[in-house]
Amino acid sequence: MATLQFQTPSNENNSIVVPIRAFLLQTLCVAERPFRRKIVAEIYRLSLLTASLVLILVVASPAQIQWSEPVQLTDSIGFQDPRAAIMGNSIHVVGGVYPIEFFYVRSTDGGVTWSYPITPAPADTFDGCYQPDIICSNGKVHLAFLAKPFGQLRAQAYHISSSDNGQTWSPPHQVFRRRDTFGFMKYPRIAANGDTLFTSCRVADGVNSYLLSFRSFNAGVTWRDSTVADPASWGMDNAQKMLYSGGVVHIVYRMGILDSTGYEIFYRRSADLGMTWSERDMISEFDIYHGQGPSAAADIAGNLMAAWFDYKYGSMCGFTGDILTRNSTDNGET
Ligand SMILES: [Ca+2]
Repeated sequence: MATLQFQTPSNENNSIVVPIRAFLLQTLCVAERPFRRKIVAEIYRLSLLTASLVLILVVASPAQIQWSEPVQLTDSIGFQDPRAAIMGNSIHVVGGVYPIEFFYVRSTDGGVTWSYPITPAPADTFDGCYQPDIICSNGKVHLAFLAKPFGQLRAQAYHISSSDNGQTWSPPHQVFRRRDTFGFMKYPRIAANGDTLFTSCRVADGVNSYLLSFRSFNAGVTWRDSTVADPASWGMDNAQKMLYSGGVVHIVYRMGILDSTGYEIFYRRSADLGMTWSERDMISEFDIYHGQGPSAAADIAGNLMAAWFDYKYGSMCGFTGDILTRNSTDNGET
């Protein structure tokens, strides 16, 4: 790593600084007063510019990344797809053991100590619950997940919430009830703006495959307005990522291309709170190399970043790949 070398003012022996200073002094002495003021102003402007550049270099230099030691949160077989959400100093983590149950753990001291894992979905209601997603919004913790009620043939999408930072949980609210003829339902994902919640879920009936979206205006108690975010979301073995930022709901997801052997990463956005969705936008490169495992994050300044795993630049053996990213600075418009 390169280190910045700072020039100290007392370094009289520097072979460049001394002649420059002598030249400037000589110029100032012989110059007329208005011209002298201009020279002084120019020197002041250049010194400010130099100081700014040095500051930028210092800020942009690679910093030493400090991570805490790993903490074992659960001890189970097949803990899949862990997801985390932060609210103040509390960290909430979920992950599922398909198709039996998912676990929830939390820390209220920024990750120093952690709770024992629990399954907040009521065990006397469901035969199994899995594929959870979590988000914190407006002082509440929200969970979306799939669960199969006792006596029913298929799993459905549910939501529960906690208003006391994960200590107690609401009864389950049904987000979507699919018909029994539907063959697949996967990965309910959740996003929020205050008490307005959005979920997306992959649903297939054996012939067609949809990426559906739903919304709730009362913190998840009732759900409505099922809309089709994408009418052909083949490639349902990958979770999509749903998020809200700056008045826009975003979904980043993987989909198989019917006339290709590859899976690519796509993006859609809704600027009317999930009622209508933009055209499908492919953000990975269309080729024979698969993109998979997409995720995304955004901030209030309009920065949106998508990340996924891709074999595009992998080795010749085809077993290794890379994590690729793309970002937008106008909240996903371009
Ligand atoms: Ca590709």
